[in-house]
Amino acid sequence: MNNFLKYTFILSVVFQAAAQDIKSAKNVLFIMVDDLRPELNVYGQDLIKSPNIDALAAAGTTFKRAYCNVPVCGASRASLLSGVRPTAKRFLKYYSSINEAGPNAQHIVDYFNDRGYTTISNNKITHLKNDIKTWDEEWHPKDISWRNYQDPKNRDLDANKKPGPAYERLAVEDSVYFDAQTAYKSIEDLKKLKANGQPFFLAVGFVKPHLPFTAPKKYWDLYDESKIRLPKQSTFPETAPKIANHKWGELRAYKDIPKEGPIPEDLAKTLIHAYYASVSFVDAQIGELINALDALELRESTVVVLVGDHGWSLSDHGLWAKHSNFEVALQVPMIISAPGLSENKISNSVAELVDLYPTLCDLTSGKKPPHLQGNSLISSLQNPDKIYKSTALARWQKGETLIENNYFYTEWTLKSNRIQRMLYDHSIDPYETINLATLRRYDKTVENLSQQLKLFKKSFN
Ligand SMILES: [Ca+2]
Repeated sequence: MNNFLKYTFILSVVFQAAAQDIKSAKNVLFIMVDDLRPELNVYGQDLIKSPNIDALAAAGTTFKRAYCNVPVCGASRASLLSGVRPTAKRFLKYYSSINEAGPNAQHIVDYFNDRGYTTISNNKITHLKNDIKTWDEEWHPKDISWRNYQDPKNRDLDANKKPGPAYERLAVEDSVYFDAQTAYKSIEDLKKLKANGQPFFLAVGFVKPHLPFTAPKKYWDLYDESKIRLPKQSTFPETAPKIANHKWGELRAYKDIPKEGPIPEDLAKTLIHAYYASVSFVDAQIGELINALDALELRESTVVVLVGDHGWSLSDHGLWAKHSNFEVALQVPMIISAPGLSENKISNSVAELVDLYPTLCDLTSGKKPPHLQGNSLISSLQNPDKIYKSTALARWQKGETLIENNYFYTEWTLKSNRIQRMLYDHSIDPYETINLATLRRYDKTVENLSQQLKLFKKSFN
């Protein structure tokens, strides 16, 4: 081959590669579900009815040990979308802004914009509206308030800024609530995106099962309340430090909830029933969305991610809501279904929400920005049977939790530099009932974990 032919051959290979890149660029359908703990059939919860999320899991890999990095909406989402971990100085509040990540942390929306993607945010992706200015489109459903009650009595209270009830059970159509409107809007987007042909990052944020638990009656009717059980550990563990406790103000703010003391058992079961109904309601909306993706024949070119933003206590440890360092507040559902990768697999590797951004870089064949602090989960998606990671780090206010294999170790450094500690070994105590940090024979383990926590914190800033 003479030089000219060689040159044109190389050029044509380069052009072909570029053309192929554009053709094979994978879309991303990123589904976030607000306050969804892994209360799902695929996570072994036998009472819950989540057939559509289970079907998604059957088409991908489910991470059984996925954790948020901050158990509160805004901070968790800002960390995930920026790829930056929380510290004592950033991502502390429910209203934390992604800007706290600093100017050098290119967030995931700019990352996809720069690569020619169409980027759309529907409903709750960042906690603060308009926190990310560079979405091609940011859409929110509208009502008198985010609580979106439908009962006229509840709407009156809400309109007058008075507390309404924690749940609502009305025989209404799905379409009256935000999540059904969000699914509908997202399906219309999928149609347009398919016609437009550009790769897309479509982020769909469902707001149930966040409080108030407002789900149409037909989803309540899927459950027999007499079969609902309270968690195995439904009182605060005697050996846990007081600082691990909280007053679950988020739930107490509702008018049907006692302002102090525990929730009576009957009401607790109704609230769990309401949470389940909300999960089944959101599951049905997710089903509509995935069915549309299939009907439009976009599945083979689209990575689908489903995650929650943090866990939730349903009277576990005598607590409700998020805002704690117990596993139920930290664990999230995480399912990733990508063309050509494992189907119907469970990964027992530890995964963190901060890992999602680098994972999406790999899944869409993009270069990873240097600021990312998580690890791509691509190896787990290729070999779900292998453990690639055993450590996670989460923080809630002054409490820092290191998850290391079966150990869940939390320390709080108080003003006087006094340290409070909490340690559970999930291989012997999965419900976190005995604080092993109070036992002398665990002194060495505590010392090692404390050291490891310090080293982990030094690895990023
Ligand atoms: Ca949330």
